[in-house]
Amino acid sequence: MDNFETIEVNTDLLIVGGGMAACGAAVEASYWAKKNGLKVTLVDKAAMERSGAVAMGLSAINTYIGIKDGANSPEDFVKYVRNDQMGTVREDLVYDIARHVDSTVHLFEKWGLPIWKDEKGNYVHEGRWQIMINGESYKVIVAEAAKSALGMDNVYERVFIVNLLTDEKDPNKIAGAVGFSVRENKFYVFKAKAVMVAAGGAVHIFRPRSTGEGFGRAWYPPWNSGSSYATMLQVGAEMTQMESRFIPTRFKDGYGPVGAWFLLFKSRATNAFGEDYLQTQAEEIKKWEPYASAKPVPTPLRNHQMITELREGRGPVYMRTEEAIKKITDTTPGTDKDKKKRLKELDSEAWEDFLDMTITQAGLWASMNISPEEKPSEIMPSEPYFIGSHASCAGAWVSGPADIAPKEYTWGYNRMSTVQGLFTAGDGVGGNAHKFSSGSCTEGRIAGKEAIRFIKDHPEAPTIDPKKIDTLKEKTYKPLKTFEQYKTLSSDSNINPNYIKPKMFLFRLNKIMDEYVGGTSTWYTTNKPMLERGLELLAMLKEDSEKLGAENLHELMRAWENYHRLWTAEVHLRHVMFREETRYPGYLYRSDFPKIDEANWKVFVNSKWDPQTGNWQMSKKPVVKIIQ
Ligand code: SFD
Ligand code: AMP
Repeated sequence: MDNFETIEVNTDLLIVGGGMAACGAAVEASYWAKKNGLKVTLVDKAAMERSGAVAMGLSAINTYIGIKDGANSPEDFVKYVRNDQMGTVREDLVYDIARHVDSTVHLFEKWGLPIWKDEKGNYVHEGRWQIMINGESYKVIVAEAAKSALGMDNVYERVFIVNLLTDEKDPNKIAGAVGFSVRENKFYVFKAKAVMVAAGGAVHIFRPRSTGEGFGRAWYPPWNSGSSYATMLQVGAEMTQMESRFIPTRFKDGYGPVGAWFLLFKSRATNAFGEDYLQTQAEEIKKWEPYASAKPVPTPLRNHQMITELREGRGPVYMRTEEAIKKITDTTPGTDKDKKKRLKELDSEAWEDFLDMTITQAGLWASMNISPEEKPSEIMPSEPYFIGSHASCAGAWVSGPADIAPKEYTWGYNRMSTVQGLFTAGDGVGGNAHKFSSGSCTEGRIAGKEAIRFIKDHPEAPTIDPKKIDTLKEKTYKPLKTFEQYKTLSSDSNINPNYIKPKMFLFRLNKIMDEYVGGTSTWYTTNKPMLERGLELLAMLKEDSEKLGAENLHELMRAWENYHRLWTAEVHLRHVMFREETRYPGYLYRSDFPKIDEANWKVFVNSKWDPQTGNWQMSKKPVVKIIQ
């Protein structure tokens, strides 16, 4: 332990994470902090310019309401999201994003993000809520704004947060966080009056479709490993909708997005016989009324149509890129020259869609000799992910905006969890889908401002037991010690009777989740006995987590990432077990409860782990309809 220097940082607000939500929080909180003489500090496990889900950039901003242009209202957006998520969203939170998100998009543009414009100067829409951007440098632009608001002395990059800290005098009040540098021998203790956790969602909980040479290729960023969920759970924060995993339909193997093809290019997707599966499976989704009649059809139900088609043996399913491009070119007014020019534009738009946000897919097209104007491309439902910002709802149970949230959803500060002074945003907030990049940044701004208000009302300094810090430091570096102690007992450092390497641990976790908790190998299907067996196996993996071994600081990060994944896996399993219905077909099937049950399960499922007793508590919370 002497090799690892302890560095103590005292601050008022600590922001954990440097992604879209954290950057929004940094900009907004710094503004209000300056007015009140307070300090804001941000800690990211990576370098902010390229950290989080937007690392590679994006080609569209998926949440823009267009209130000023009269295009849509916040109420319209709530109705859309409510239907898409099969009735179960926190309407107060969704409404709050909708009324503020446009201003965040305007800030992005002010900071330098190029947004596509038509000849009249209006934003070019991909779909009703989505606008097109030249977004390769999206994250660089947003991170720059966050860094200049914070000041570089208040930014800690490449520091992985392992645990949150609670107050010695009040175990339900936040007091800071501890973490370690992934590059230097430095252990960090951040003491804070409020903490905002925005460490993204969770990838690689389930065995991915990518194996062998493709392993590590995933849709969502592989470096988001469930830290938001695990760290908040471990200090007793209540979670909601952790059964809500997201199964994105993506271009096969490269995970390229489909939105631009379905919405902007109006492409069809057809089965092996050239039939549109939305038509062949039109009857099938009627079992999930009233949601099946919604327009657009909810994302889980669209997935269900494709999954049913594949299960019934009519795969592969193809995105008909060549057909869509031909149709647009043929209907372009003007001469042959005009049509040719349009074809060229479409070709570059199609490639840019991938190059702006999923470069691997462009690489795959090139290596497979695919020209989208000539050949269709396979699409596929991928493995499950955990996020609170796309078409899914996993995250913490937070207090809502006082002016619109019903009493069941309010306890003081907007976006504060059930732990005093612990805020979250973006993928960390549950029950609030379809925020995407712009909504996550907006939610960060809301949470950041409210956290400063909390600090003003609760100015007392946190008290932390120094013995607790020593224990956490010991625990943080234990995998390095375990490896050193036993490394000579085997000739292959990956295999040893006394420790488990992070990669092996990950494989075991992935296998358990895939086989028992509804991964791709069972077409997302599970039942009570399977879940019970899965829980037994997870308990054994938890025992073995004590024996994680790490060869260097990089592997130490991998060890802690996987520990956070394990907690995310367990809370997910418990939620799936508790919800005795199939509410989100296309995401998850309970074979023992294959139908939707509006009478008993149109509710939120919440969970809480008690740090004092180690017991889990599951509960139902009401879904309150606010927008008629
Ligand atoms: O096509 C720790 N997203 C899209 N949003 C859009 O608006 N348009 C799109 O086109 C989108 N698409 C898309 C998207 C994401 C990805 C990966 C692809 C395509 C391929 C979604 C958004 O990106 C997403 O909603 C937001 O980024 C969510 O924001 P946030 O802040 O909740 O998460 P983050 O940005 O991933 O940041 C997480 C941060 O936490 C850090 N971190 N730091 C310290 N300690 C730890 N233990 C930590 N663990 C994690 C990370 O480094 C990062 O800084 S499309 O598919 O729809
Ligand atoms: P994706 O590329 O799948 O992440 O989608 C980008 C955006 O388009 C998200 O807002 C999706 O909800 C939306 N979207 C994608 N496909 C469809 C579709 N077939 N119908 C309606 N909305 C879609």
